[in-house]
Amino acid sequence: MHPEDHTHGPDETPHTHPHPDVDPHAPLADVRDARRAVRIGIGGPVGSGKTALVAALCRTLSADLSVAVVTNDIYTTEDADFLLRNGVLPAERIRAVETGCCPHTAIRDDISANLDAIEELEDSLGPLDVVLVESGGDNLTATFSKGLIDRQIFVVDVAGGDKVPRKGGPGVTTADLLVINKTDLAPLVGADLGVMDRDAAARRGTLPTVFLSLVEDPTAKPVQEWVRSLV
Ligand SMILES: Nc1nc2c(ncn2[C@@H]2O[C@H](COP(=O)(O)OP(=O)(O)O)[C@@H](O)[C@H]2O)c(=O)[nH]1
Ligand SMILES: [Mg+2]
Repeated sequence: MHPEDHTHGPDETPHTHPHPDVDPHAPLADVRDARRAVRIGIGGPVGSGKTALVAALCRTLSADLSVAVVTNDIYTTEDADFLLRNGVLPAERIRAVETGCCPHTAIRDDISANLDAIEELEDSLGPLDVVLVESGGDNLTATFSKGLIDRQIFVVDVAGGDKVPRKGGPGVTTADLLVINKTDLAPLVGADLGVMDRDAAARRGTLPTVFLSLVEDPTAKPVQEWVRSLV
């Protein structure tokens, strides 16, 4: 039986459903089976660097961990194709979900295609340490169902302007890790990283925020360390 399956009531009828009522910041041990891979959702606007971050994490984590990836695109398998072309993981460790709809839906409302993809990976590869689920990019409001992932990373970039953390939205405000990517572009677009840091802290309280440039640090060191702390 799938770990999300339950039996309820006298007739013990099994059914499957996500758990939106789970405390999003509960200790990991409380929200997942210790034998199962840590599932990490990666969301954020189109072009902020989600796929580039997934590629960096695959390269560095797979040196000593068993890693697999599920990508979500609306009409294509572009992100999965990019990861395959760049050889960041063997092909059997990468699955693409074509959502065919608003990307929110497949990661928050009807998560079955993503759950199926993860289950297929686990069935064919055996026990995994980390599964990365990249959302189709949209705006600042995408969040993952806690029935799909254990922890969520939200990726924004400085090229969108230093106003982005101030604008808030559930991704910026509640993600377990906020990544502010493309710091190499800050001087070119006149983005003030100090302002972004201050506004992110004001929105997020004690939740962590890291600055990153995948051009200058292709190992995504601060994100990699955060992921390793969960495994
Ligand atoms: N200058 C710069 N470009 C980046 C950085 N990270 C990603 N990119 C580029 O930004 C573009 C969009 O990245 P991608 O990972 O496809 O974004 P996604 O839509 O969020 O998955 C690509 O051309 C990347 O090479 C970075 O740190 N600095
Ligand atoms: Mg992408």
